[in-house]
Amino acid sequence: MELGVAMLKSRQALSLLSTEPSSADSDAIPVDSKVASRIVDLRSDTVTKPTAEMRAAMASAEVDDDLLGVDPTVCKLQQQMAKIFGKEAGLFVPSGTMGNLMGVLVHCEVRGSEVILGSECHLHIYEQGGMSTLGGVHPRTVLNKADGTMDLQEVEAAIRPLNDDCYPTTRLICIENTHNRCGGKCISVEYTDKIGELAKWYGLKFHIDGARIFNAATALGVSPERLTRAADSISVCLSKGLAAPVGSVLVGSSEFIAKARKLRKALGGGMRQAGVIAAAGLISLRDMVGKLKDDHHHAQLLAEGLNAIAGLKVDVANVETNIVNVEVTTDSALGAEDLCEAMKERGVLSIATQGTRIRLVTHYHISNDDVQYVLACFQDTLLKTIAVHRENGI
Ligand code: TLP
Repeated sequence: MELGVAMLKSRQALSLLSTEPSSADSDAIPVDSKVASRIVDLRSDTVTKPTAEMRAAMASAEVDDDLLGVDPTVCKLQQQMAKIFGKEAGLFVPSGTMGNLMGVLVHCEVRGSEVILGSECHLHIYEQGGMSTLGGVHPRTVLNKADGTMDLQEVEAAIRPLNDDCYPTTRLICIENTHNRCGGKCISVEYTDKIGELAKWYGLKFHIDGARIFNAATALGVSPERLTRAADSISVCLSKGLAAPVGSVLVGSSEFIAKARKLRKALGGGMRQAGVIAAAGLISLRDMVGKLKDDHHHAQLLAEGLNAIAGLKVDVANVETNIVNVEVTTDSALGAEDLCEAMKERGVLSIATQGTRIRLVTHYHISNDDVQYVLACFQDTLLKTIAVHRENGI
């Protein structure tokens, strides 16, 4: 099942249960229940709810009309984000999808431009092909390796020769860091710099989908500025592990952001008293960035525990941030989708993707105890299913 459909189905299940994610700290871990008394929501870090501090900041946010460029809270957020990434300016946008779309469309103003991007990247797979639908931009994919990178020689080979009437004109290279479908893998400074050098050499622009760039910077132990120095633009999400309810910030040069601001209006992304939501983003930067390492630790525990369960396989060494991709092997008593459904009955929400895979994402609502509960549930569910199969001679 694909992620969007899975999220919707899980939401329906969730509405039958409690609405608050659990961070209970009980010693005993009850796992044998048809009606879940506890919810551990690992579908995504997008499910995070605003913290009490965010809600307070939102309630008291100083606001004005951001389409006139005078909302003080939005201006503060944009400036802070630009400073963190060492870029000249920032622009608050409603979503990561819009941030990426604007990154592409501003760099590829001319119809018939082409973008080189990874075959597994979010921009290509989950953003409705917005670049071509809305901007007349053609995507040229290069195979993503398991670590989320593209082979540099293949990237270079994908750059179209100039002065040939047959080809679109390559104008942009995009990468994603961390790489979602590659299990939250971090893209290194060295690789990012190399893509930057390549782009510069060929006169191309370089955009980073940095939906989880703070996770990458945390795991790599490098500043966001250094990690993204080679890029012309970065779209940074506040609404993933940073727990803000809404929003992303696109950063780049002043000239780039001026064009993006104009385009944002055309896309319907101009928001008036947006300081109400930008206020939560400021708390994300103040309070939540430092907590991401805990999410990574929990993902590591989850990965190790799941990998020890017969029928499940996790490439533990490759779990670097907050995403855990679990392969459900042929030894498992249940396939990925059925296992996900069975776990839902116990209040453990996850998403089955790509046939044999389950994706689990940790975030600040997930405690150590939740991880233990989830492991116990997986173990118990699979063992009980085997017993039932045996009873029925399956
Ligand atoms: N990713 C979501 C789903 O859309 C798959 C998730 O649950 O992981 N870039 C990356 C790398 C993303 O993972 C996402 C969201 C986006 C962009 C889009 O962000 P939004 O949802 O704010 O448009």
